[in-house]
Amino acid sequence: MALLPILEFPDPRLRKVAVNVGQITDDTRQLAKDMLETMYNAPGIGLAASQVNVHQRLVVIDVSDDGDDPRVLINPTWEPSTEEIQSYQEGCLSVPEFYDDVARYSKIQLSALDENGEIIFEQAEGLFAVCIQHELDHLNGKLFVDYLSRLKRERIRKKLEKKHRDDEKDALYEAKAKAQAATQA
Ligand code: GNR
Ligand code: NI
Repeated sequence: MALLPILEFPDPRLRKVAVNVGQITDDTRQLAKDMLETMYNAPGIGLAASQVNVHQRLVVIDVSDDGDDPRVLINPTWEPSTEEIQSYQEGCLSVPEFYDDVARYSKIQLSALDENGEIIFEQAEGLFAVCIQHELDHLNGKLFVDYLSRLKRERIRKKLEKKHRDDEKDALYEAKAKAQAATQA
């Protein structure tokens, strides 16, 4: 088991379009397990492989209240089952600490494979439908901030770029302090 680092906006790698998974192998299943562990640890209700810098069409989702319903979706696709649109306040592990309303289809038909290659074909609604559409966007290099105004997106970008610079400084300081402590030991 392993926690995987999550890419953050505006990292250009989040813009890559993921390719289909060919054969589902033990490596695929291991990636799914590591992604679920990373998602639960965050914590989040979904994670796309793109977010951990693996540009394959694989997502994990658990929208259950108790976090005991892990779902693995391989090569997923969806189509709307209604014209009805619902707005939901979305967040994203790749856009930490920012939340805003996004309008999406309220009911969709999901097609995918699970980690054993079994076909999944089901109707999704509510939070599950929101999450599937959000995760499938990731596989196509799209983020929820792309639905916001340019002004909001730019504000978020600037704040996250500052956070990344500050994190970098902190990491450098830590490393220097550690090296100095080692020479004095
Ligand atoms: O954890 C997450 N919560 C969430 C809330 C509302 C709409 C979508 C999501 S998905 C997000 C995890 C994530 O970034 N998945 O890509
Ligand atoms: Ni996301």
